[in-house]
Amino acid sequence: MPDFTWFRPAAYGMFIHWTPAAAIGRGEQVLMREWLDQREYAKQACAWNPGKFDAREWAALAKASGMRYAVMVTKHHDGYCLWDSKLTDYTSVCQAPGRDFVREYVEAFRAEGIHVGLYFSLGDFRIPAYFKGPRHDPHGWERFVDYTHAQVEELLTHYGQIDELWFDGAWPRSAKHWGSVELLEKIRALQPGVLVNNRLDAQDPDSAANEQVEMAGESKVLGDFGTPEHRIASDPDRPWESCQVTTHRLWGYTRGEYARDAVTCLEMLCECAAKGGNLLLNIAPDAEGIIPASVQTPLRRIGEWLDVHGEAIYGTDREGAVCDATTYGYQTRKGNDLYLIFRFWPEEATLSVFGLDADVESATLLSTGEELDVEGCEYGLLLKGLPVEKPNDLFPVVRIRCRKEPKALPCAVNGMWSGDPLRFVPWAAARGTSVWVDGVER
Ligand code: FHN
Repeated sequence: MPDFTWFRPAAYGMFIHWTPAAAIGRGEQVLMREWLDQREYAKQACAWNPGKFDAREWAALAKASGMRYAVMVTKHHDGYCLWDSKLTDYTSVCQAPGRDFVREYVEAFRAEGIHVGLYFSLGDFRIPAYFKGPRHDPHGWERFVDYTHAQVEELLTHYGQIDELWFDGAWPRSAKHWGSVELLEKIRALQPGVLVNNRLDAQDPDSAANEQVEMAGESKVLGDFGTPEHRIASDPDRPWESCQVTTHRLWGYTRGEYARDAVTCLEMLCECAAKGGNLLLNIAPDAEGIIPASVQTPLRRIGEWLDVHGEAIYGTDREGAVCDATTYGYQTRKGNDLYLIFRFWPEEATLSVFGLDADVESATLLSTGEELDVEGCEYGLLLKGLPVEKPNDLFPVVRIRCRKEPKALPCAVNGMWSGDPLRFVPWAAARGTSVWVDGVER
């Protein structure tokens, strides 16, 4: 059975896109994106020899950043293998590095207690049969699929327990073409606990023709977890992880690109947790194997925040928002605990939490441990004793510990612009009914 016990408690993972394309510095897809000469690219890839790569440094950064799992590219669409595959010589062992980067990665990250995942591209830009497909090159396609399945088997056989298997690049072929059901059976037999994502199929199961579809699809039926990309979207049918970049759009090293700041990355993490999902945040080491300082700095800053506020993120268990209150940020939930995550600080000693119906045991400002006074009020709760000055770097968090599950008052069950408008009448009528300031009819 797929082992989800670690998944939500981990909440936050490091996605690592590192391929020979880093030496070109225009992203991981440059071979196809610019139709580079395949022979020239292969020559450059075979010569790529990252002298400063140390997986232990990457693992230490992940640890310091509060990332509790990681997924590293083993083979991207360019076909270059970062492990000791016996099925091709286009590998980091056979070529210039003479190293098994996947082995160094899994060993270093496990040593830090971090769960390890592997990214594997089904598609291979070098192979004409991949583009011809089964209709135009049945024999070539069959050989290519056999090669692909056998490589997955290598990765699940020689590198110990793998916690997550991240397929990509199914486009333009369907699960039928890839033999995805058979592949999944092999995977389950080799590593029953591994979590497999939903990208073994570029086929929209709802489409009539079992033919290629426009986009590299996210299968609605295959895989253990959803993978919304560059977006955050709950998946009602299964666990999910949003994959996002720390730059702008490309996943591999892009020379001169800007890095997103800590607030932007933390907002993504909080939104995922508020919606009950994970964030897989990508880093792109350069050609030498160094993670740019511009990316490390915000990640470490978030790691320091998680050291104090992680309970509001790790293991949150559902859609967090109890009520459509202006909480200045995000609401996350864990059992009967409600966390109010403040994106910006109101600089008030008293704060109304509108619409909350909660039997409160305690309210605590996590960054200081200070207990706050809590009073009921007509339309929710009042939190008193807040520091006027913002108490900590990034987002302050208040934990409201309740004796039973917090709910929304009837007036707040619906958001502002929905539900029965009559529910607003008592509140509006308190001023009166006329257009004059005193509310008295003339
Ligand atoms: O084409 C790839 C891309 O390079 C990157 O690996 C992302 C990561 O989710 N997946 C594909 C685009 O959806």
